[in-house]
Amino acid sequence: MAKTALIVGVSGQDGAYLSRLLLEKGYRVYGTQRRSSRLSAWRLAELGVFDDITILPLDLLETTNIQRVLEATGPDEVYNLGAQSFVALSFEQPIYTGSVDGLGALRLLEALRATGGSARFYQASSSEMFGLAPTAPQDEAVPFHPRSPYAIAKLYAHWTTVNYREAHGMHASSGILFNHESPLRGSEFVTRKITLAFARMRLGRQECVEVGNLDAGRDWGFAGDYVDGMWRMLQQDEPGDYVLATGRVKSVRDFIDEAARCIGMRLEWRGAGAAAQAFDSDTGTPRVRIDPRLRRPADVERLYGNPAKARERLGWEARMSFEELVAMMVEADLARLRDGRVVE
Ligand code: GDR
Repeated sequence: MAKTALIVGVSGQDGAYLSRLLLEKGYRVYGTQRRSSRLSAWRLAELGVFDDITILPLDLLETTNIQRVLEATGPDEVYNLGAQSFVALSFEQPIYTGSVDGLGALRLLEALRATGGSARFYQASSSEMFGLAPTAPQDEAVPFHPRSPYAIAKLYAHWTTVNYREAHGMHASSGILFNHESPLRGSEFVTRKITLAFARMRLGRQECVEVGNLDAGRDWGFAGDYVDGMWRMLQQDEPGDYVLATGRVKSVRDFIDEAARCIGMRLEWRGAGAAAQAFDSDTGTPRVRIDPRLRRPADVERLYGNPAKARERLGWEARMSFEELVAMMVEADLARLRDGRVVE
């Protein structure tokens, strides 16, 4: 019989890719999103899965609502992708972020336990939990040092997942995912902000883009590869914690250079620190500036992961290269702009 999956937070980037993967595998897919937010279906529509999944309202702040959704859907697998996922915003809304991202996972796990606890559970943990990590690359044994209310909330959810596995014997796994991007990324995140800006520049609709910390280094992979890792975790006999990453690190500046290259623009960098600027080397037009307001009260300077455990036990690896990823995102934004589709 077909398995049933419940994806909490289905309207985000990962929810869309995971829906497509599970549908391809023959799952019946239920997805949830907050009732208060407008149904944001463009990602599901772009992947052509909107009509094939059932969307239900669910708020991670509301325990009784969670219980009713679990009873109504009877899932074999639950993927908790529901979160306030923008790190910068968590400094402005720390309590809300803690309640949704941290306690939300506890509410879900507790509701699952009440149903008998037989469904398998995936928690979307984050490389942000490593924060000011003492060693690099980071694997499952590296101690955590979160640097934002977001990361602290995710750490609470991570340990809650571990605890429900150890204390209640639940099949609860935590995927410690490094940054994973795609054309479906929201434009508040730096990668999509950059690809959208350079696509607009290519069409003469934008002159310059402002960013915060140019030197931040991240391990950027393709989200489509990462949802396969989530699914693999839940197919194991034993639950566990797994780092998913590419193992390579690039800076925000590297990402900008690559996006510029994709539209045939060469950048010339001048100045350093807050005064750094990039100019179009053909025309001299300023293309990138620093806006200090985009810097975070505490940032994570550099993270990259060691996915050896996932490779050995799950047979998983990040397949898409950095250059392919940036090109895919720039091309998708160019196509949307040319067709007049606004997707942010
Ligand atoms: P991150 O992603 O915080 O790593 O979390 P984001 O793309 O927001 O930032 C990455 C790095 O770029 C620096 N940066 C900027 N960031 C944004 N958003 N806008 C800018 O203009 C800018 N300039 C520089 C940031 O300071 C940071 O260092 C993402 C989210 O998806 C999380 O939910 C997830 O858990 C982690 O990835 C893994």
